This record gives sequence, C-alpha cells and structure tokens, in this order.
Amino acid sequence: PLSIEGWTVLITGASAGIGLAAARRFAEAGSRLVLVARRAERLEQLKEELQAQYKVDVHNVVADLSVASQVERLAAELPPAFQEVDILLNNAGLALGTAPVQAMASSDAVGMISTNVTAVVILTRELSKGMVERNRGHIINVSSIAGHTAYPGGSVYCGTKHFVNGFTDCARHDLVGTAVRVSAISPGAVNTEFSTVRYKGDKSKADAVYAGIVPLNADDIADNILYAATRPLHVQVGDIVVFATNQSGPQSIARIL
Ligand code: 8X3
Repeated sequence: PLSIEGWTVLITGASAGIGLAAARRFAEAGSRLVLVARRAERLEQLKEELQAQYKVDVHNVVADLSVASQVERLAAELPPAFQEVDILLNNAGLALGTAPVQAMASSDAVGMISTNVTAVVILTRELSKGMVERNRGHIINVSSIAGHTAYPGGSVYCGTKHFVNGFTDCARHDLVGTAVRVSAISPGAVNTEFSTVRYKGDKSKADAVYAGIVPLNADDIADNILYAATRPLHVQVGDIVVFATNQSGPQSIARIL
C-alpha cells in the first residue's frame, strides 16, 4: 500500500461517526489532520486524543458546513502549515426527515442541499487547485447507496447523494490528466448519529432502522476510506458500494435476528 505518513488530510464532519473513525485511522497511518465540525468541544477532545496517541499534528476548524460563506472561509483561512491539503474527505452529510416530496419542509431540503451538495462543491473546487499544482491529491466523497438507488421518502436526500456520485464522476473526468484521484464511498446502513438526525431525536424511529440486523459501523466505512486512500498511486478507486450483509438496498433489509 501507499504510505500516507505526513500527508495532510482534511476531514469534514470529524466530530462523530464515519468522520471520527476515519480521523483515527488516518492518524494511525501518520497523516496530519485538519478536522472540521461544528462541535468545538468534541473536536478538541479528539485532537488531544490523536496527538497523544499517534503524535501527529492536528488543526481544528469549527465551522458550520451548511453555511457557504463559512465553507469558503475555512478553505481560505487554513494556517500555512495546513494549507497544502493532500486528501480531502468530504464526509459531512445528513438526511432530514422522510416526508414525501409534496409535503417536505423547505428548511429540511435546504439543510441537506447546503451540506451534502454545496459544501462538497466549494471544498472540492478550493482544495483541488493546490492538489493539481503540487501534483498530489485525492478527493474522497462519502456518498451513499442512496446515491445509486431512489426510495420513497428519500426525495432530497437521495437527490443530494445522486449528485455526489455524479459530481465525483465529473470531477474525475476534469482531473484525468493530473495526479489527483477522485473516489466515492457509498455505504448502506451504518449505525451512527445519522438516523437520530434524520428523525430529529426520535430514538425509537432511529433504532428501528438498525433493528434485527447487524448494521455497518463507522469503523467499517473508515476501513473502506483508508483502502481507497492507500492504493498505489496508479490505482484510482471509483466507488466502493458497501451494504450490511442482511441488506440488499436502502429499504431491502432482512431483519432476521
Ligand atoms: C444512508 C443510507 O439507506 O438510509 O446514506 O439512505 S440510507
């Protein structure tokens, strides 16, 4: 595998779930980290943990990725030692509700589009420039099986993840003459805060998503991310689609346990 020791990795949504699990794995691989999230205290704890355990440099950025101006600012204001981002992990993302298209709240739609779509576009544009100039880089987008399949009640969420997969493929076309690689990871049911956020704190609805199966966990997806990141430089992972074993689609889950 490729050594990414000393590479600078920027991770959005690093305070929990897949982003946090990936931060630990990149630190273990000796990467330097820029961790982005809204929750300052959690980021601070993680930074301390990673610095103590893996002796790597970590820089935290507290930002709300649903606000485009904050996304632009975070890219423009990285401190000199962390400006040369080698790996961009566009991980932050969320679903809000399962209302049908004719009844969904505008605020939910905008919330998903701004974080899942707009922030990904801005960060990719801002950070891919330097990757091209330095002839080194990898953009890894955390998508979803909802980016491959539509399901009822998924409307805008599925739309944003279809966008992520389309955007990933288009960015790969644009960067094809460079050393920059572009990958997507498309997970199925991963047990993180995802469903608690989707159901706005309704724990019984959130738990029901993962009931009766062994769902994927954040570490499983961090493993996919590290796999893509550490392939030899001539290997470009396009998309890793990964389901729980008793799952064959977003809503095709055999709850047999
Ligand atoms: C999350 C997976 O199936 O809930 O991206 O849409 S699903």
